[in-house]
Amino acid sequence: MSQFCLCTNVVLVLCWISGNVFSQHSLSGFRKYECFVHVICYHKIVSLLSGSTSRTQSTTLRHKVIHRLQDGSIPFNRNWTEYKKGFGFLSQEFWIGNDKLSFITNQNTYELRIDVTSVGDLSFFVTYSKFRISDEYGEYKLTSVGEYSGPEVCEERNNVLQCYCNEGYIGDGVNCTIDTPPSDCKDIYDRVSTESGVYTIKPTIWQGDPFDVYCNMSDGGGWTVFQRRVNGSQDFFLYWSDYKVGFGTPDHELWLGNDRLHSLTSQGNNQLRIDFVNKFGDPYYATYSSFSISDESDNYRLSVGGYSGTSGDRLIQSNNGQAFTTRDRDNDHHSVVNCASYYYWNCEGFHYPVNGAWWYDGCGATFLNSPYTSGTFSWKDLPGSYCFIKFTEMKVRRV
Ligand SMILES: [Ca+2]
Repeated sequence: MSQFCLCTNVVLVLCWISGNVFSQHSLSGFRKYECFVHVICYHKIVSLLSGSTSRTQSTTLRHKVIHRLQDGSIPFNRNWTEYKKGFGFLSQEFWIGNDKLSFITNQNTYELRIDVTSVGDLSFFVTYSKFRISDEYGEYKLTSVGEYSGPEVCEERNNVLQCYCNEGYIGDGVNCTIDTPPSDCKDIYDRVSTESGVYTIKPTIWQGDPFDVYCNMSDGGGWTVFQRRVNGSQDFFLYWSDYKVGFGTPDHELWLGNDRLHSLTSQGNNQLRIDFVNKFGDPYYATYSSFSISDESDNYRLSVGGYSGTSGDRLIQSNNGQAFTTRDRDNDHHSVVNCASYYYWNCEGFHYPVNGAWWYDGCGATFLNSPYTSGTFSWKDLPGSYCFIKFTEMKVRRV
């Protein structure tokens, strides 16, 4: 563990004490310890954390990234003014800026968290309980760091002195890696939190980075939301590649992405729940006892069964077993048109564009990705009025 103790100390030195001269030279010097693929520095408001908040949850909800260095794409060998103002791109490598950092850290008591992934893909983080820097007149001096906490603790337990992995880590006390991220919202519900909100997950077969989802913890909890329509602010008339990777934001309008949805539904048996609010503001729902979609090589084909609920079923009747169709990829069975880019009659008899990707057979009667205000955003059997739906939320739960 000594190697990593050394590494984390070096990271801290580089980040803060020598932050203003953080250069390629010091980076290459650091690489010899084989601890550096990316470093992320965080801060969070300690006063918002409850005693029972786990590391995983707090990472998801409480931290703000203030610095990231992962691939050397942004030069860090910069002058005082650039470090004062900040530089880089928030989605890539960046330094948030010393003025902002000074302002933020002098508002309250903050914790600093540093995440490190080694070249061997070993991940860990360390925290310092009271992180504060002064303003420019004080030359952004690191005035406080507080107590150190890392992946391991070496102490005497049951008369044996040895190192143990801290909470949130697994390992033998010498090599401690971050415990496996939750695989879905069911996993979050079972071992992290029973509160609805945005969490980071990594389905077991998912090869990419962990990603954020909204977990709806109502109706028994554990629902991973993959579609939501609220007010039409998100354009859903998008292409195969958009539906493949997903778009929108987890806590507002979104399509989570077909690759992610496939990975989620490949972890076991799943239920599907769809909540609706019709044009009069009345809530309805549909649940399905089985739900999955295949991978891209099979065009994300839908398998769904076992309806119950108040909205009426159209998914089994109209879409079960069908491939996914987008405006630029016609996999439906209508011989003339592409159902995802087509005109249809809404409940008021007007001819409106459907324009929504879905698991169409012959265009059918479910259009939950259609334009929000067109009236073709509809579910054929929905009580009251089947079109001009105000709200939908589609979510999956492993059972
Ligand atoms: Ca067609």
